[in-house]
Amino acid sequence: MKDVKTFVIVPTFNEADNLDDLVKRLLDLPVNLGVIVVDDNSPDGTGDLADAWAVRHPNHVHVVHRAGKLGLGTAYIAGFKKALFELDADRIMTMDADFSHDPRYIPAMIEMSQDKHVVIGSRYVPGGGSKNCTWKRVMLSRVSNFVVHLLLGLKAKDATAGFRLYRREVLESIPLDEIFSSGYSFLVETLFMCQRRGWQIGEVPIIFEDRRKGTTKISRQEVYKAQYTIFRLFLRRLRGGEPRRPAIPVS
Ligand SMILES: Nc1nc2c(ncn2[C@@H]2O[C@H](COP(=O)(O)OP(=O)(O)O)[C@@H](O)[C@H]2O)c(=O)[nH]1
Ligand SMILES: [Mg+2]
Repeated sequence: MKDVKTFVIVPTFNEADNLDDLVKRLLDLPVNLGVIVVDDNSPDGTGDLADAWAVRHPNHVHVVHRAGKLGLGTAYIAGFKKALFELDADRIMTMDADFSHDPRYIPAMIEMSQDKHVVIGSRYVPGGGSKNCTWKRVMLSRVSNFVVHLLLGLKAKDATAGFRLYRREVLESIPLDEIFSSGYSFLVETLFMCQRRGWQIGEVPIIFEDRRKGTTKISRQEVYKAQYTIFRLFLRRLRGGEPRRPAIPVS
């Protein structure tokens, strides 16, 4: 069997209603990819469902269990480390477990990674959009994007999306242990680091659909933490504390 080189990291906390369908859809895609579920000891048993997949598909499904809900950002980091250092991945993707990020876009994202170092599944490029989202959620996303474009100079149209692909060299260039956001603002922090290091960032249009099953884990506290992250990164930008390199050609 050909080695799996692309891994999709799926962080989960109470996603038992979604996980089986999602893993099935991912493994059925016409591309050879592996799945890394990072579960934070979900009370609803998501971790056990993931283990059952890993037993049936040991080459394609891996599970990282953590002791408790430690945040989305650190879950991604745990997945990155597994993909980079244990599984020797050369494409590392991230997505939600709740079908907001439809697996059908993955082949196009992988295709674009021939020419880009980072690929975002994006709501805000032509052809992209949101469906069934509450106005609160749409506002949160729009305002966050506006603020990070303005204060951090991020150029990607959808800078807060969790549906992404990173080439291996991108994650190797980022000091994963120095990332300070543990929650959702991790997404902004990593993108900031990618852009500053000169990695080329592309966007594939996606229709983002709000979750049908389970509940969102975004809390008011996450929103405050995100504001703090943006403020810290803004200061770092002003001080020039982050390396700023010219665009790197894609090899
Ligand atoms: N492992 C882990 N997963 C998390 C945590 N917080 C959120 N998630 C997962 O991250 C993804 C995004 O969370 P979600 O609630 O869908 O956020 P939203 O789509 O922005 O409302 C989902 O798959 C969640 O189950 C966490 O603290 N730990
Ligand atoms: Mg979601």
